Amino acid sequence: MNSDYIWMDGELVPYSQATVHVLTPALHYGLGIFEGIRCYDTGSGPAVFRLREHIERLLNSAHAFGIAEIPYSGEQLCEAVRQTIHANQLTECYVRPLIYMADGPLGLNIDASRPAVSIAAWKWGTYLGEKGLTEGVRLAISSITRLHPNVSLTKAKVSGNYVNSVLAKTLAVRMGFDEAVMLDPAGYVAECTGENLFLVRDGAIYTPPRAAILVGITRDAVITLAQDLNIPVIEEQISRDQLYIADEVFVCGTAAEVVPVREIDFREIGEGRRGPVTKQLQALFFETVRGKGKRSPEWLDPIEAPEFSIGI
Ligand code: PPE
Repeated sequence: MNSDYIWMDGELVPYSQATVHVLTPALHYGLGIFEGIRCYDTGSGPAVFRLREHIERLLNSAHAFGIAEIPYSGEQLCEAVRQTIHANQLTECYVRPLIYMADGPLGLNIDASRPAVSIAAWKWGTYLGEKGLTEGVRLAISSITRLHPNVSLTKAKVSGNYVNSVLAKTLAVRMGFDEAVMLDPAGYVAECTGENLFLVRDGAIYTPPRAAILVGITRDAVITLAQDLNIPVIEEQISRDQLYIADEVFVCGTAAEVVPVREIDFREIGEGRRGPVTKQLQALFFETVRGKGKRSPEWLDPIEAPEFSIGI
């Protein structure tokens, strides 16, 4: 996660000085909202994947969370992301904007504290392991239920929501799996702890409806790419056994990208390896994010190539 600079409230601060006080309200109550964005090397310079959609979701998360006023516009935040990548001379990286409640008294009313904004960027390799991308990962269905829509906000990337994900992820990894599938409060498949989930059955792809999930930007990209390939996409409730008997299952997210699933709860999925539909969508996804797809111009936001200086 190392980098040279972190953008904090309008200034690029050296990494070691990008700190907050221990009494920051966000730290005590999870009062933050964040985004995860990737920037890819396209061969003709770095480009940020769906930057505007990510910043729009960040502002929507803030609005849903009830933060009265964000001191920056969407365009200013987009520019700040570009600046942060540029200042760190990064070509491929992960970008983490965070709006967190700072500088106020401790207490449970967000109106009492000030929203501060930070943006960090660093090189982040494969999230679910290099081998997972080709061979597939192993999932366990979690005993931890995904947040009920009246318990927290399912559409907003609220920092505190991630305790729910952390409980499920840690349990799954301690049990020897790569990731957890979380069921919604009604018992249907919702999503993974940091990815959305799809299954393939008889040539069509299925994914859970939006109500109880974080509506992923990668999920939207995968749906669009599948439709471009004339693969039918159906959003409907999915039960755990529909996963077990699917031809293929895959997960997707900004950090994870598109990852095949080879096993769930000790049951092989399909042939127990990356299936053909997953392989095709994964290839199209990577082509697109690296500037070689039909959708690339629409989804990529080029940033000025960093000037590499040698020997500082
Ligand atoms: N569901 C959850 C719960 C989730 O956290 C993510 C992203 C997604 C779905 C996919 O959304 P999108 O990135 O827009 O396609 N998870 C982020 C955080 C990962 C982390 O460990 O931190 C991410 O991938 O950036």
